[in-house]
Amino acid sequence: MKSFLCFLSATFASSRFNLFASSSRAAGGKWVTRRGGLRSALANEMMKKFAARICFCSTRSRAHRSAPLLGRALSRSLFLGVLGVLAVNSSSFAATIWNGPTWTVSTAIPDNDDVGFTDTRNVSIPGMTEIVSVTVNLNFSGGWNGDLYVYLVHGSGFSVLLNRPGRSTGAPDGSATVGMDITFDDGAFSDIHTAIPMSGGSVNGIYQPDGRTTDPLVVLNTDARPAMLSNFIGIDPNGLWTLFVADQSAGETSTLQSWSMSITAVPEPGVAAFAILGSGLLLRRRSKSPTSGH
Ligand SMILES: [Ca+2]
Repeated sequence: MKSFLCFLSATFASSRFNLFASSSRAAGGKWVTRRGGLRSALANEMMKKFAARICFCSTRSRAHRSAPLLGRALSRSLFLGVLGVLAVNSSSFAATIWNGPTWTVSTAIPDNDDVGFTDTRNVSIPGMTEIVSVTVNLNFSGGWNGDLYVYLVHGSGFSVLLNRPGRSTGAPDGSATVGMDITFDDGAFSDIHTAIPMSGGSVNGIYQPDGRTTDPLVVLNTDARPAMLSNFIGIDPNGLWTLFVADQSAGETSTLQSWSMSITAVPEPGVAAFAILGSGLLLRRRSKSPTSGH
């Protein structure tokens, strides 16, 4: 790079100002030509000195600074490496799993009523500001599971847990099972809407939430599923969470006995990054030798 700079300076000195002189000659008479030549000679001399000065400084800089530069480069690499390792590991050691209480409701859901029933709970997870994952448990007794429409709301997050499970063109009444004790988890193996038995007693186990946002009166098993629990990822877990439950078909009444949530969350990235940067700066300062400073 320094050699290239020397070459560039010398080239500039020997060509640009000669061109200036040449153009002056082409534009005017002898006086102008001589004056241009004088300008050119003077400028060439100045540029040569300038070029020599740059080369001298470059050589001097290279000789005097090569060792400290190597030390600083190693120090910088160590600093960035430490920051990288801390950043990669920070999300894992900072995560908190909050297993909330079981909220007892014991309320019958009005039969075939769009108004439905809502239950709002306050969640407080000190120090945690971003959701990584959410799971929800619902416990119903009685009724007709294929009548149920249930969703969860918090902040800008919205997830449909049940939307007439079992309902399809061939089964417009949905699942005839009675009651459930189900944990909804995006990572589960099966979709509650298609995997639930079509008849029998209470349903238990772990299922993916329904996720379908279609009108419960016409929802089908083939509909898209945009409202999964992953919609809560990145949102602050603290604050109010509202569960909405409605019975969407006449006949049979379900009772919501209880519900609960488990939330995995992490601190605010900015706070974690500040802590990491502070640690990195401290390590960097310690890694500096006494002679490498200015
Ligand atoms: Ca009903």
